[in-house]
Amino acid sequence: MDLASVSADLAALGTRAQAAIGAAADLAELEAVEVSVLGRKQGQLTAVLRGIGALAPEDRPLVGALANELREELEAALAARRERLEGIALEVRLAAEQLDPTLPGRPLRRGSLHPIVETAREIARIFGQFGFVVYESPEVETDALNFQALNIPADHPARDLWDTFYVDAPAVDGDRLLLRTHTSPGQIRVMRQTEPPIRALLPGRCYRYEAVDASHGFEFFQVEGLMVDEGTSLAHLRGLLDEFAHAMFGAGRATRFRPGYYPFTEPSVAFDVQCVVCDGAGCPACGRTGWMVILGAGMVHPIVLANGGIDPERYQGFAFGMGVDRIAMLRHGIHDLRYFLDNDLRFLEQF
Ligand code: 2NL
Repeated sequence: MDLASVSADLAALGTRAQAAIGAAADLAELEAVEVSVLGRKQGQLTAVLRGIGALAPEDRPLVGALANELREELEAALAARRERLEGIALEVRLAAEQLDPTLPGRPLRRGSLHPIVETAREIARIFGQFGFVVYESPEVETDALNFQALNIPADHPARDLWDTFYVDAPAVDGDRLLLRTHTSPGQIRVMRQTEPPIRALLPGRCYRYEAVDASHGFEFFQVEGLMVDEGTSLAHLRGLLDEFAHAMFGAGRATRFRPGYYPFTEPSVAFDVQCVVCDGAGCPACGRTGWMVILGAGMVHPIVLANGGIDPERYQGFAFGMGVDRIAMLRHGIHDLRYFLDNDLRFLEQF
């Protein structure tokens, strides 16, 4: 073994290795070339360097330097080839995964408003034309606002009109928390926070402890209106409700006022429209009377105005309340209120 033959071996190895690197057709082949030339145990360069011990001591550093140079050259060649092969692989993949941007997309399933929400919005739109502004207020209320402010004292028999869900939380100053039985406590909040003239509309979910059947639920959606101003009268209420009934159920539809009772209005009325099913002829839907109650209303009781911080000597007000569930049933010919809360898409998709 002499310097010349080891140098020649290194040069020949370099030529072979460069040729093999250039010929590697993919990354796996390139990896195999790398292992066979530069591999620590079986690599050909390692094999050549093993012969170094047989050389004259003064020749050894020279051969070592040559070997390192060759290693660096080959590493650079490997890296360049690897980059080229990776580029080719990417091109091949992109060509195979071609995307056609002209294909129509998959259609999205379109949602729709719940019939109660849609009806509540229609009601708000109609009253909005008369200057009524929508307010919202909490579903968990105090006994004071839900009942006492509305002229319904504790232990008064009128309480029996509202079977109430009480909230299992400690009372504050003897004031129990409950689920509102109507949106009226929100009207008290509006009266306390604003000044007349007031035209407020309060939509929202209310709760009553009821046995559930086709026409009763333990929750319902109410829209309540309140108007407070100087000289407000029952005639204004009647005119407004007529306009509402005609916009909602048709221009020709007859309406009527009947006496009613609520502790928070005096006088109180029930407002009927000619049956929307039989046009007044009498049918099972209207109990063969030809009329359907759509809402309750009345002149705000002076005590309730005063509880709202309003001077009943100067101002008068009217209020009305309706069950949106019921109006939506009439509009769409739905005969069981339970459909509204079942979340059955076969029902909901029809709106
Ligand atoms: C119904 C009837 C009604 C009211 C609600 C009201 C509110 C205040 C003062 C006076 Cl702050 N009245 N609201 C009046 C009469 C009837 O609702 O059957 N609702 C489902």
